[in-house]
Amino acid sequence: MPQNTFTKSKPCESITDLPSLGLEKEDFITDFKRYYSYRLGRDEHCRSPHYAYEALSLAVSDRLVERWKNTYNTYRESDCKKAYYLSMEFLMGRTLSNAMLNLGITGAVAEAMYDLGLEIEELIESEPDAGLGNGGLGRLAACFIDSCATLQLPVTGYGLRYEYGMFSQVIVNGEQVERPDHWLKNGNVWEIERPEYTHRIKFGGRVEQSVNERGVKRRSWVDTTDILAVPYDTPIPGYQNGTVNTLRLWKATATEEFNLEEFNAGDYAESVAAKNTAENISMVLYPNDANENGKSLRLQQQYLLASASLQDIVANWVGRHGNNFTHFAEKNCFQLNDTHPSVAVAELMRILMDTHGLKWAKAWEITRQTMAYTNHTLLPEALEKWSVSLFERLLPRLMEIIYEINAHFLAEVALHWPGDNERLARMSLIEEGSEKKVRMAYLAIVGSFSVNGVAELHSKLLQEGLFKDFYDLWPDKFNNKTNGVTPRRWLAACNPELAKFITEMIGDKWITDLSELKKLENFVNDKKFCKKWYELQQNAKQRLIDYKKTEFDIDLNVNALFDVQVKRFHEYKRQLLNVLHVIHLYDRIKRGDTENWTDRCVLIGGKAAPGYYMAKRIIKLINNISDVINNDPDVGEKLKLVFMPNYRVSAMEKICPGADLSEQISTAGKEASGTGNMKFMMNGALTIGTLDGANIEIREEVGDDNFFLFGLTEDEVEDLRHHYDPVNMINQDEDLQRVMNLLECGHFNQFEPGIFDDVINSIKSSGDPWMTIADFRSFVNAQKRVEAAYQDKDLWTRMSIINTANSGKFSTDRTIKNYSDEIWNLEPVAISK
Ligand code: 26Q
Repeated sequence: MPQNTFTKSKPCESITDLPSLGLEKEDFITDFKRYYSYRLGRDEHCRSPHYAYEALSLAVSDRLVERWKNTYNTYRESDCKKAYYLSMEFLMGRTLSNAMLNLGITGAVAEAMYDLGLEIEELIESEPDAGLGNGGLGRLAACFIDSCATLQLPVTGYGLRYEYGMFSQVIVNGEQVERPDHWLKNGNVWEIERPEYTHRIKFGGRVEQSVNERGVKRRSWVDTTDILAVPYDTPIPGYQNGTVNTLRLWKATATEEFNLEEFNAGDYAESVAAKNTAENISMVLYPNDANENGKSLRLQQQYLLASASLQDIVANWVGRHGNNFTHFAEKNCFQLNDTHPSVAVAELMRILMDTHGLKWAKAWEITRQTMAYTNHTLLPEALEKWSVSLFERLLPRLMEIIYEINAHFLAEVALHWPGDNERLARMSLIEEGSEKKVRMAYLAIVGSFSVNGVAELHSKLLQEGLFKDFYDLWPDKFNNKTNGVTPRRWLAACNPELAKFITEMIGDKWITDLSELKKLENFVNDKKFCKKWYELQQNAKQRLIDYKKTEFDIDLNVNALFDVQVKRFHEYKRQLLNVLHVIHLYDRIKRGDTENWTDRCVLIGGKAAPGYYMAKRIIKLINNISDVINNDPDVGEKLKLVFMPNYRVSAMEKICPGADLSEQISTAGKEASGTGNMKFMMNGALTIGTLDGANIEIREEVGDDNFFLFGLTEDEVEDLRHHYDPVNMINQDEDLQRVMNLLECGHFNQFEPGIFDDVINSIKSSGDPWMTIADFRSFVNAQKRVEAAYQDKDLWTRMSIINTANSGKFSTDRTIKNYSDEIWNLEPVAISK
């Protein structure tokens, strides 16, 4: 008979044995009412949808928690191998509608709310986004854990519970202004705090040699300033399969005795201040999606994640196996989401040696068999490096271990390439120079058994360029895992009308096997099917228009071509190229060159890192041009330019179903993969794009006829660098000349002379790394092909169907299966329902 652990009373029934919760409409009505009245203490006079959202979410959450416990116990009993996804970012967005979809209760809940006189849509909309990420890398982590649960793989996500997520963006006088995103201010019904799994994290102090009772020499990290890492768990449901995995996020808090000491010394204020210093560590997400160098707080965040997660996993291991680590590497695998958590390599060594007494060789063998590293960028300036002096001050024991890893590693290199000192310097984990630095990517490569890029081209360029020396040494470590997106959120949930139609035509297997969408190709010549497809696309556009109308007063024409570019602002992503084309169209209208015109709405959205001057200027430029174009009576319906403020996950859920054209126009060789491109394609948008990142694979899947390709290839970009002359290119192209003249004469400046000079000069510079001018003509020509295709509705519809039909490869179910089969070596674990 099960016994409760905290009572000595007579044998009794387990306190957690419960009948399973119902999934019918009536069950949700009852539970909703109970939470709304008793837990939240609201009545019918409360008008805020927030409390109704909370009451419903609590009811839904109960159903998740039930399955969660079941999954946890099943994994425990099966003693299966597990993987851990370590990421500084999980860009989850909203949870309610996804939870309902995955539990298969969307219909029952909607009816329940209807009976209660509530609008389910309104409740869904009142949930704040969990914006714990910058963009692609963070959203990829969120899609990954959804797919892991759907594939019934025992994978846990580990991250940080930032009090403030990605800033919210408002536009004032055309410029980006950042507002703090206090997403937790109304509480978070989806998380469960688990203080019983708190871990202690050390910072500062020094390392000393000590000898233990048995005379064994030990390194001890002493005189440290400690903080506590408290876990908050969020359930991650698979798609209608009974599996609920865990996302565990760490919050930093002050240690109790630290406070007490201060308090006893009579300094109450100091003790409260100390609490603040500790809690600051998980306070805010860094809003840079490239390296922000050298910030001590960032390194503290990274170590908090690495140390707390590894301590957690090792403590669990020791709880079951004692100090026997013989089979640890067979049962555990850590995937590092970029270098951000890569201090984990040294931290696992520290825990195994200093806490559990393993010898270097054994600890290193385990580390190298359990760590795997994913790279997400080719930009050399974005590679993380930490100054040795900062590292030494903050994490002295870790620095010591990194030096030792480096010594062993360089010995291996020297053996492989005797006498090649240049190579030794190139490959060293420590960069020499005026300031010594730790190269985190090299630490990650050396400490891992697998290194992967996120699209075919990206992985190839890593091997040939950035990591060539390492590829020469260990070719077998390197592999590719092309990114994906979860079709649950990015088609089934965000585009329910289209999803329903697809299911009517080919059944619902596509939701967990996206290659099934290929069957849609059988209908491209079916007139009725095509008509319906076209209508659904138009409906989605109308919904996007209505959504935009509630945000700001602009009326868009549903028959115009919806040309969309939403992503972080970066020069390499070339929002500027898009802008040059918009100015070109405007110029044509003003000159009356509008024969056979295609009406177009250009929608642009995205955030700039707060310190990225050029990106912010480009946002300002777009807003200024938008003002001019949208208010010019000569332009009218022919052209609109709209900047969509505060782009985020929940915005993309509305935007991607309503796009006709997806702009993926980065300089070839610079976008590691892109994942927005996949969301658009899945929802039937066509891509105008360069041969970059996953665009190449998208084009391969849909065929050249169904993709608008333009621009230099990666090789051509590199060749041209030596003799790039954008001014000459401008002089050779009359259209481009007029575009540049409009920019240079201050046509869009609106009483701020010179404000765009830096932007203009950057693209006119022969050193422009992004070569915007070089691709202008080719881009304009591709846009002409877009217009011709768009004017032929039947052709466009056919191309749209073919895009959705061939998006199967870009499901994270496929990506995760590849990770699982080729890196993690996991087996699915069925959960009895
Ligand atoms: C590093 C140090 C200090 C502060 C911030 C950072 C930091 C944070 C986030 C550096 C980079 C990022 C995010 C990078 C990112 O999102 N990369 C994108 O990853 C996607 C998923 O693989 C790819 O599809 C995109 O091509 C890639 O740009």
